[in-house]
Amino acid sequence: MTKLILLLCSLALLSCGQKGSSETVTSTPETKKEPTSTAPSFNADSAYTYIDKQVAFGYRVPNTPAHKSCGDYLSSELKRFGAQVFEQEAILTAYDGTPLESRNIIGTFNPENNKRILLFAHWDTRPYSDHDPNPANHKKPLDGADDGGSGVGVLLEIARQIGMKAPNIGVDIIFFDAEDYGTPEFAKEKYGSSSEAWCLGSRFWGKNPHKPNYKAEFGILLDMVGAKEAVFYKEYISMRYAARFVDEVWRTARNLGYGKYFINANGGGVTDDHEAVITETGIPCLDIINYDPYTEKGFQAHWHTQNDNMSNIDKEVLKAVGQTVLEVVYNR
Ligand code: AHN
Ligand code: ZN
Repeated sequence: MTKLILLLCSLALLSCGQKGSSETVTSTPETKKEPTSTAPSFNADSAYTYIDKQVAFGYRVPNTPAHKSCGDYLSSELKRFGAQVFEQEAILTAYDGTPLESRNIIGTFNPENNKRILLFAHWDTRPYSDHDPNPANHKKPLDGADDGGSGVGVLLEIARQIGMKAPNIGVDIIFFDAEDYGTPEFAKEKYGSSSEAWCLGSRFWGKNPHKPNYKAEFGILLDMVGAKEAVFYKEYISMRYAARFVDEVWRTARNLGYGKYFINANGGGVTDDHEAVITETGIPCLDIINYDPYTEKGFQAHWHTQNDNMSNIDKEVLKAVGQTVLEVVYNR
């Protein structure tokens, strides 16, 4: 009965930045039989450098030269690691009608293998620091070291590892654009606060995948995976559509000793890039996102502030996420 009430609460709270109820998962004793790992070692220094490099381009806000140059860089890195690269360009419309020159960047490894896994993150950065404690900063763009940079940095390092030693399955890495151009707090009165203003790149790709009828066994989204003291709860939409894979990823992290980051408990629901991929393609996807339903804001203090810079990035967290994902990819 309690369970049912908790579930209903979660359903009612399913939206961005809102807290869902949490329930500690105590059932299902894990069968600890670790397979001999063939996964390469994730290099956190390398991932850190990829984040630093993105930040050095400047704010990756659509319609800016920094955005264009960083997109070129991401595409050329994927090619350098041996991926077949598709660039999907589209003009997407922001909450206020601004046309956004957007580019989803897709790197395919081992294209002829039908058994595939999809790894993704958003690469654009938010044009507003609308959660900054100082209102004078609300209309300023942010570095996006964690929000944007970290997921891409981890995936570039994973791509580099795949380039050196191929796993048994095919892997597609997608960097989605225009995720973080959602209606800012200061404009909500004028434009409303529809969740549809977020995740424009993934919504577009979901309706127009780079390959017709694209399929993967499952997908993993990395969003804000670089900050010190990050916590990854089992996100609600992920549990609803991909519980089996959530449990596998969290169990893998725990077995590697990263249980302090990958919390074995249900968190709230977050509107994010995995949603459109799930609903449009039917591929079960999960979101590894730093969101703590027990804090007031949910996201960490630097979220959507001027403080989302390199000073928050922790190599140990990058390692925890990167090694876990590599392990999942190479153990199948
Ligand atoms: C919203 O803020 C609507 N969703 C959280 C997804 C997000 C924003 N990820 C990074 N920035
Ligand atoms: Zn954001």
